[in-house]
Amino acid sequence: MTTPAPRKIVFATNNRHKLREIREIMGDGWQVMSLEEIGCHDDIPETADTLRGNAEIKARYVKTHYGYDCFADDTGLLVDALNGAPGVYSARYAGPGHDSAANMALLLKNLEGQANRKAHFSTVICLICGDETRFFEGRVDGEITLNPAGAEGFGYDPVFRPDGEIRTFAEMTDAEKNAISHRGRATRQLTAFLASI
Ligand code: ITT
Repeated sequence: MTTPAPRKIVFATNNRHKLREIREIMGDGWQVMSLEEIGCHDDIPETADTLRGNAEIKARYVKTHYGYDCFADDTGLLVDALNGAPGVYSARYAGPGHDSAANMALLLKNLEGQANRKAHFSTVICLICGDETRFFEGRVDGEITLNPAGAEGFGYDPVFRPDGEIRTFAEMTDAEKNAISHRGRATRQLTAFLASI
């Protein structure tokens, strides 16, 4: 028996860390193509004020301009004591430029002296497959640490400790993070749906 060729799908992201995580979560049955691999070098504007809205903008942009079935992930870190900030603005919390160190420094500063450090990551994946548009969501609850710890992962991982863990996401391997993360949960629903159609 020969192993079937992996099915192809485009992941509309410019974030190489997300791409690495999603490839690992989806496994060998999928060939997850990056924007680079389909020749898309556009900076897709994320103009919605919800994760769902931005996920759909990114996926629809690729479907419309490049014709591929694809999915996109929009993720935010929502901190209770900051009324859900940085939320949908997580990438540019400290200003434009996607600088994770600056974003984390501002977050820790805004939480100085704050006893309630509860937070959660939320991921919304939008899939556009043929004429169908579907959404998948994943969430992980935890706390913002007092100081960054760990060098794995990306973004806010060094300051996020999931509930029930003594390590931050940045102190875990990709596999350990993916098993419990917002993205892992959303992506496993995506993969199950794709396998069913
Ligand atoms: P694309 O839009 O190209 O996918 P992005 O980095 O701009 O990539 P988002 O709009 O979803 O992604 O931005 C969310 C920000 O939140 C991102 O820049 C990271 O800093 C952070 N982030 C996203 N997922 C994360 C994760 O799993 N762990 C820690 N931080 C994360």
